[in-house]
Amino acid sequence: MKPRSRSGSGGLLLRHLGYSVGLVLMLMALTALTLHASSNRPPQPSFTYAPSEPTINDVVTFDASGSTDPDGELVRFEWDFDGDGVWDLASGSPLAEWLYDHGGSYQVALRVTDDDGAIAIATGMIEVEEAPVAVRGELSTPIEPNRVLPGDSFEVTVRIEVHTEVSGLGLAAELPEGWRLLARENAGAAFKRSANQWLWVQGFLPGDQITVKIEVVVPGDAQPGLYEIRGYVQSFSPRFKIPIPKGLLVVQVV
Ligand SMILES: [Ca+2]
Ligand SMILES: [Ca+2]
Repeated sequence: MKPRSRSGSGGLLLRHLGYSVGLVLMLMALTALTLHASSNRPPQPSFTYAPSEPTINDVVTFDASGSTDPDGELVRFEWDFDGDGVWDLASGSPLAEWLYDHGGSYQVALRVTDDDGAIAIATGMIEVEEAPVAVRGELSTPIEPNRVLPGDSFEVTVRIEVHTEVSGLGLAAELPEGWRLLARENAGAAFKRSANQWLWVQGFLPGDQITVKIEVVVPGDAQPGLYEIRGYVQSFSPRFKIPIPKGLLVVQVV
């Protein structure tokens, strides 16, 4: 009986000891947790973007994957692309895309949040260039707005506003199949009928305005529906190809 009782009291002692050890370990864990929360190290944001010299309406890709958190991970990326103080995009991904529709110099801010809720901000500048030319177009149809009958013809005016010194400027028009084009005003360009292309041998300076007028003939058997005239302006120097904005030259055959 004695040894059993002794072993019994020894067991009780060990159990007490066990509770104490457990309590101490729990307290240590709590302390560690508290220390961890208060000693969370803040994230370190950084970003790059491409292309490095974007022009208006280029898709600019921003990449914040170089951002780090020394003791955790990043859970949120927020962007102010134009420096107006308003966050334009929030994401769990470090990649973002933005498109600038005005030229200029913008401050970009990136705010990252780590898995403990700490935030940090990095900023950088981006220069967005004006497009070398702006292309506009308008229609003048027998039935307004922008409606024609099969066999009708209508007038298209394309205006090119030059923003930078260019040489080797060209314009091309792309018509729906079977539609014909008659050049009316070529603004000094050589017109290549087989390709519906205009080419200027002279150079242009910022501020120059070029107006090209064409007549488009709708085939007599055209089916009712919406048709679009597309095209682009291009240049050898500087080298670019800028489309006539989509949706600008749409006609409805009724
Ligand atoms: Ca952290
Ligand atoms: Ca903004």
